[in-house]
Amino acid sequence: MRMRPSPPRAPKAPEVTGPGPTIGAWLPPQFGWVAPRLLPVASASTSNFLRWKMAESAFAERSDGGEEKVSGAEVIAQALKTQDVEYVFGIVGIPVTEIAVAAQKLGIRYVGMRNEQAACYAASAVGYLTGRPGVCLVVSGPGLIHALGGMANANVNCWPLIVIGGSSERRQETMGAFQEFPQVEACRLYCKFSARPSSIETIPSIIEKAVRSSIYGRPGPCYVDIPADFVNFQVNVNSIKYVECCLPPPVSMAETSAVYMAASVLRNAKRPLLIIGKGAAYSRAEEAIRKLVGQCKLPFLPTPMGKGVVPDNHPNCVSAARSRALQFADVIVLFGARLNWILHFGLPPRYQPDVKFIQIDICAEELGNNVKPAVSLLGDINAVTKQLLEQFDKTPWQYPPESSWWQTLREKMESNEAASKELASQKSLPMNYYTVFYQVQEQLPRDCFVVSEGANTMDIGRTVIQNYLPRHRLDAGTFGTMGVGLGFAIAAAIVARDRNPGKRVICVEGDSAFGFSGMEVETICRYNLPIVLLVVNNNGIYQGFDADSWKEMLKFGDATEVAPPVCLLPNSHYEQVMTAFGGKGYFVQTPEELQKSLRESLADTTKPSLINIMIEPQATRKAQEEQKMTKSPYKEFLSLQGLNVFPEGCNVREESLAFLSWPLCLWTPAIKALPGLDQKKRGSHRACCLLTPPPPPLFPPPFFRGGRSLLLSPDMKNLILELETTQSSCAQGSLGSPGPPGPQGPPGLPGKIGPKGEKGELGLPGRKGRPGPPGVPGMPGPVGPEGPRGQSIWKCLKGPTYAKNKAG
Ligand SMILES: Cc1ncc(C[n+]2csc(CCOP(=O)(O)OP(=O)(O)O)c2C)c(N)n1
Ligand SMILES: [Mg+2]
Repeated sequence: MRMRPSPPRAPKAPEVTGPGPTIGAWLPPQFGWVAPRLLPVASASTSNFLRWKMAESAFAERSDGGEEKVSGAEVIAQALKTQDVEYVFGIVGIPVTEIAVAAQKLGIRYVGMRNEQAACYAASAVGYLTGRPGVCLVVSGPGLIHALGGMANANVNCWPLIVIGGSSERRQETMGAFQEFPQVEACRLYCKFSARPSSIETIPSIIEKAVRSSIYGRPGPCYVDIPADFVNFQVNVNSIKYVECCLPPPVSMAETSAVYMAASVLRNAKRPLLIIGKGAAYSRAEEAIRKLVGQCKLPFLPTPMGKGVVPDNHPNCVSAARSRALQFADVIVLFGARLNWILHFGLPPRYQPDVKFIQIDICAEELGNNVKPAVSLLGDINAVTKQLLEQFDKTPWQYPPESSWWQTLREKMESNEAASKELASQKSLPMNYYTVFYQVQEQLPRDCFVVSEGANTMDIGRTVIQNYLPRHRLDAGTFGTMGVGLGFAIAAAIVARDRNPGKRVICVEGDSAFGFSGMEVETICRYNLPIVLLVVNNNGIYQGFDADSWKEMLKFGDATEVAPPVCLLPNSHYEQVMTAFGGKGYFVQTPEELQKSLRESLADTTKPSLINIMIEPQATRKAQEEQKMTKSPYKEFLSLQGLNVFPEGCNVREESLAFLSWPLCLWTPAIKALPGLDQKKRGSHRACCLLTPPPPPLFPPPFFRGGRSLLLSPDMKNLILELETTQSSCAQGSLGSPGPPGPQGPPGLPGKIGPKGEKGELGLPGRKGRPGPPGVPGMPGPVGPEGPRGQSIWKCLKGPTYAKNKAG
């Protein structure tokens, strides 16, 4: 590392240009660099001047008549500029305002956000998109703590990021200073490097080290702590030695023998599969991987943010047969994709037990995580892919396109795509997810950035909305963080404005996900970023209630007691958040309204818009093959509650008594919101337990405690009582078994045979045999007649039907 006495691209001594004629007399001299057109002339006032006065102090002692001085804030800004940092996101306050001002003055873009978390998400997205870290600038204590979420997310995503945190003055440390917090220590857990410069003079080298560490090896966040007393302190300009911009990361390549071995394992594969992760996107391996896929005719599967490295519409993309591809592949090449939860750890039952992994990764510590690879290729994904290509150039090889592997993948893709299209074509209102996403997909420009977060919204959206370009999808990522969407969208829009003007950013948000950083809509409007925000609104987390059910439920108690934790307020008008700040807002309920509003939003490149899309609150994703293979956390929860969990389709005869404790908590209006319940099977405890398990919610026990005694309607109580006396049960409407000997008593009426339960559904247990005729005193009567046939349970839950059955 070379040091030099003066900045390589040092700013000229600040030109104190003074207020220009259009700016007005209020502007302090240090803002003279700001282009007059950017300043709000109309709002110029004396109070504006006072507000900016604080910033002025940083530049006040420009010269003391001796050597030229520079403030700590200016040194930080110049050090960042020297390291080619282009964007700073943050929230100012004591002691960092001056740093933001100094950065702007050097031409670094400063984006003021509404929460440090979102600012940190935005800065990290800049790192992923540009390969050069963005900076998140935060105040001490709580500001820094908010940013920890962004640092952790960047750390798990392996994205470069620099966080600069102001901290308390050094002389007040341990004295209970304003917002005092052990920041360097706190950040260490989320960072590759966390440090405080020992003096203003060491700031440039610490910033260079932070930037370099963030991009070298596996990328990640780095933290630089700036004590308040550094910010305005003036030092002689010549005492500062700026460190030259760090070089781009050195490119590492895999061992030649390992590359040879990898190529030979791949050549011998019967059912090969390439998995393309966001590591491949980050390393800009798109050209090489596209070539490999095309040349060797290999099936590939992108991870969520690996989408677009090879376009989703490439004929070799097998996303639509993801589970099958993973489950039956015998050789899998991982291009910057980790065997973590997203890829089901590389383990059975989602994979063959003897599947061979060829793992390409920049990080040695990643190799062998969870599964021992057949071949490890340590190095830059792009460089290593080129090494592999060389092997196939030397000895050309193609995987046969007419193989049975291709055939099975294609068949599965076709059937899955048909199932999605079928759901998308449903005309019923409210719309389902698939209808929404197919409409959106039809209109999206091919080169747009797609940002997405939510649970169903993100998961289903990802399968329908296509990516054609690398690094054009940003989502909740490996950490599954909700709240990233708006920050990511802002970052993408700002980067796009500078590098690809006209490129659009579409941000597809679940209604819950949107709430995490919703106030960033103001940021979007303030910088007039023409982002199109889609809020897919199902009134809840995973699922919600419609307005009527919500109202009905509140009759049973206070919302804190009775509302399932997944619920959000029905029919919220999120679009009004956008109109409140001057953007365009749409509330849409039909496919036609969605088409029209999206067309208008995309046509308008001057304004942001938010389309609030109402969907069926109970809508879910289509049944997933893999759900049957993995453990359901829902089932686990039931077990934890001490309740029996029955496998799909089983006959619950023996366990029926234990089973009957369950309806006490299930037959509540609130339970309608349980995910996984088919619309028409709401309220059926069997449906809850026995149908395909829903996605991951874990309902906290208090919800059920509240439910046991409070929420049962009289009708339901009767039904439960009746079930509690049941001794036999039948599945799928089969006949109930004969009842036990009837007790001595008056003659009973023969029971009627009930209607047959609906196909595929479990029926109610067969009713107990009726009491037999009176016997000889002291002796039991003869066996009563056979119990009636079980009914479709959900039908019974409807009041009148139930009453009728009872009467019968
Ligand atoms: C920071 C954070 N908090 C909480 C969660 C738990 N969580 C997972 S998805 C989700 C929201 C899902 O609801 P929504 O965004 O409305 O999407 P939907 O499934 O309803 O379409 C939440 C809160 C999380 N992943 N991250
Ligand atoms: Mg939702």
